[in-house]
Amino acid sequence: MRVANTRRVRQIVLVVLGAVVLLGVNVPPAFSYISEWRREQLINSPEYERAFGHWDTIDVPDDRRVNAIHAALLSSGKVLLIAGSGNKEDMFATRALKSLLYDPTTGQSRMIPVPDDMFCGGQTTLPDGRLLVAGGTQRYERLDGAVTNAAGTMTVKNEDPNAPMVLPAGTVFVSPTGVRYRADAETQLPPAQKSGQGRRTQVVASEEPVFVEAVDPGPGALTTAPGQYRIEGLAPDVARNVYGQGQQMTLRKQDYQGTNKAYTFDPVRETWSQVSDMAFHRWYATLTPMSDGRVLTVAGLDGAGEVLNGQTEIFDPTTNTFSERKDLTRYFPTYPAIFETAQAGRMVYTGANAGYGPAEKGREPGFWDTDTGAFAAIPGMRDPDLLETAGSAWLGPVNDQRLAVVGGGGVGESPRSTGRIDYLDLRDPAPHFTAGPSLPEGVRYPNLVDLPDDTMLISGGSRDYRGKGGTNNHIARLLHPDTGRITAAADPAVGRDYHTEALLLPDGRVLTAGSDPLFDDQQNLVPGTFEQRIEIYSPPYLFRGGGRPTITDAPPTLARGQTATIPTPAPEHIRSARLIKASTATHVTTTDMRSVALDTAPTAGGLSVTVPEEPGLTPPGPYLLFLVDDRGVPSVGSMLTVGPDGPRPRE
Ligand SMILES: [Cu+2]
Repeated sequence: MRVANTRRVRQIVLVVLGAVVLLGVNVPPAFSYISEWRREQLINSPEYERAFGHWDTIDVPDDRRVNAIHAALLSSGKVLLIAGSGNKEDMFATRALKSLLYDPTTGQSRMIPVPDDMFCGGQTTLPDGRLLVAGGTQRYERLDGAVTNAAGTMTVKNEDPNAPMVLPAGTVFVSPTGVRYRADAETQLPPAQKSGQGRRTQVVASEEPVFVEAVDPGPGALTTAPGQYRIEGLAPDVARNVYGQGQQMTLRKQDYQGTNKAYTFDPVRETWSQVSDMAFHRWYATLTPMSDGRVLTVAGLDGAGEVLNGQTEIFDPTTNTFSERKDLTRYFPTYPAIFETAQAGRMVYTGANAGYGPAEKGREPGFWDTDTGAFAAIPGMRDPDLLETAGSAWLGPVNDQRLAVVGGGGVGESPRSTGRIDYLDLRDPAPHFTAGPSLPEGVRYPNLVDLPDDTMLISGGSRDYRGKGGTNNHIARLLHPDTGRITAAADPAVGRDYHTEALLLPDGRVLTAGSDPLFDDQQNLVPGTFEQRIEIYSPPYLFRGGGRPTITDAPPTLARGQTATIPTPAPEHIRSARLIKASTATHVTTTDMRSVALDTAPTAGGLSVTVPEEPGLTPPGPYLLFLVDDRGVPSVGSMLTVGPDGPRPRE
């Protein structure tokens, strides 16, 4: 084998050198051709794949390529890649709003239009397997210098305690000096709140913010004077109660604005349905699944492009409604990484986040108690000022209650980044971050994926903001939670920076998609192209030979505390059983990814597995059941539903 290869290399060298002489080309390109050929041989060799795994670039037809901003593994085993407008303002303007449904088993795919611009919404999977997407883009940003019409946020008030008010998008507000400003979104005002009786009656007006923009361009609409604005077209008796209060109208940069719309995707019918509006408009919200099946909804930019100041709401999948939790007012930057801990109701914020918010506010990691609203900081994080665009995820089985925080960068368009990996052990009586093995290079936007053998794949990312200066890291590694060390994995061919994601597939491979570089060249001159290629990683465990463990049959549901027998041919060779939640990923926020260790014991004809009792370990929903053998090779995952309430033994 080796001799034959050497002979072939010699032949190639002679052919290439012949061409060099004949055509007079430079010698270095010829050698780079040879070294590339050698590299291809190496990375496709069985020895290499067994040690480092293998990446495959997937050929998606031209008409089915999307700007994958969001990714979700559905209970059907298919992957939904959501673009919405895909960070392309022309797509937003023409309502070319897309998602791609990709079947990793067959390679088939089909485009599904999305009913609203879900670009940069929040997402998670619900207990019944539906995907929830909340918020998205109401309006694109306007950068400094691109703003032609003065604009600002208006507070709209309703003083009528007997009537709600709906002002449609396009409503015109007129300033005290007669300048007209148009609202870009609908405003819904509940009735004013009335308390007391007779002379002691007090009315507190309801109010909502709305972004308004001068109808006419130019400096004539600039103002710094607060004032009351009348609404065009209202009857005089209505206009007495409903009006706007403006602060300043400027030509400053205008941030993206969020919608209050929310939708679910049915993985069986493969259709979108609208659910109730959120209480707030949100762009870059985090949705965290909770052990009771509801969804904690926090953070984002509001309908005026302002960072929300701690407004929290909860989605109930049984009624398909959001309700505000006025008692929960903790402020977070956008896309905060918040996970529910084993102690139901106690959240942990790793400090990782993506996008917006001042550097000095809400960046400290901590525990957040959603019963009391109390927040307790967690000390010890290295590079605490480099947590924007950091990745964080459960490390090993969630039963161990350990988290890893990987990489990250400075706030905003900062060139700074870190290779820090810090660990957090929640079972410690006084939890604090401890130093893990730092990566030799800085990494923003790392994709983290928990694998069935308990290792974590860390892939992609870039050293600078959105891959500036050609700084995409074409590197992947495996983090081993038992030793706390990292080992090399094969290099991905495709660079992934901003707007990128990775998901574990049912067959044990990992799908990566997206990447939204600011520029395509090292000099930062050529505007960036969205990366539309999908690349799939096959970890080393798929190259060990000798076959994979098999799940002959699996129950459609498993409840907390339930023991079930999983028929499998060689139960004595099964080392572990894991339930890995069908995850979603976007903007380094993978709050629903978790691997749950099951207690196991061989039985006649199979393996008995027991789901842990602690509700905080298993938010209900679709999970993949994997059996892993004594060589670390996983079965193909069996999709099943973990329900909130198990069949308890009757007393
Ligand atoms: Cu985004």
